Amino acid sequence: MHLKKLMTTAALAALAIGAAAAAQAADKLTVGFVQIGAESGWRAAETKVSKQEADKRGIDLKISDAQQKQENEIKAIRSFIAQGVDAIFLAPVVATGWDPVLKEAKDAKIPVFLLDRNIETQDKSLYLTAVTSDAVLEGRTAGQWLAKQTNGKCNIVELQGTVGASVALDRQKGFVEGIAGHPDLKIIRTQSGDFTRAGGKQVMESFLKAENGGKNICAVYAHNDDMEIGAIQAIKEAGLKPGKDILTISIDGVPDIFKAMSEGEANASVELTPNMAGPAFDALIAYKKSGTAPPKWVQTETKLYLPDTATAEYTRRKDLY
Ligand code: GZL
Repeated sequence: MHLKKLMTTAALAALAIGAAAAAQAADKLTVGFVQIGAESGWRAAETKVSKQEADKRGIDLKISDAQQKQENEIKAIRSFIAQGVDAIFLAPVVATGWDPVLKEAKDAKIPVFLLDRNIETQDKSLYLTAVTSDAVLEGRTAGQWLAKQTNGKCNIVELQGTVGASVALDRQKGFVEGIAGHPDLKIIRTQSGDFTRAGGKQVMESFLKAENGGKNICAVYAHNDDMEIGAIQAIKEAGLKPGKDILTISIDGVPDIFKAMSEGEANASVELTPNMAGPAFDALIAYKKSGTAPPKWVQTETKLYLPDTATAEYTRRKDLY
């Protein structure tokens, strides 16, 4: 009898532990992050920081890499829906074409959080919130800096981000606003470098060839630092001095642009935080706990950096990327 009693007690204890573990697991949120890829240093940092932020909060984060293709992102969303994740984070590579698949997530009662880029939709209920910067402000800040730096006279070439990406459209719009009112500030050439270093270098090489070896170009505005870093390489290979013969202004604030600034090869960068996941996780936790819906837009900061703080900023950031 004694042994039987002992066995029953042990079995009951095991059951209780199992149930507690199951309950614990049930509390552990699982998030599917549909990431664009690793096209830039900033994007790689966003992925790295999202893992750190998930670990801090005990969240199980699953990340898919779409290699910058929308069809792969759509496939990943469907896969996360099938896995029954608690939430989907989506960095939408382009702004259009999301309604059908986000409707499937909505029907499955899985909240969607947009990270670092936006979508164009008539139905805002298809996502809970967007954690992004104000990309128009980023472009405007860049344009206003250049207008001041050149006393309103400069032939500018522009390296656009991915065609159709909300941030590319907005950074172009903002920059035009920033240089408005200065008839001698002219964008003489503009083309997409797809947010990559290689793309920026290739397009800048064609601009240099087309513009008298670069003698007609006063500045290059790039929608991200990685394309600017590629352009800096092309300018040097053309025998010109980036940061002096051709001014540079770009966006992200990655360590290598601060390195270029400290070496006199770049002039300014508008910072974009890679920590978009942290605020999204906090909004998700609050939503799950108390049903509190976050605001439709959680805006991250925008700040212009110049060479005077470049060395310190490079030191501060190099381990984060
Ligand atoms: C901006 C983000 C952009 C970065 C690029 O929010 O979507 O995508 O500026 C990245 O570096 O490719």
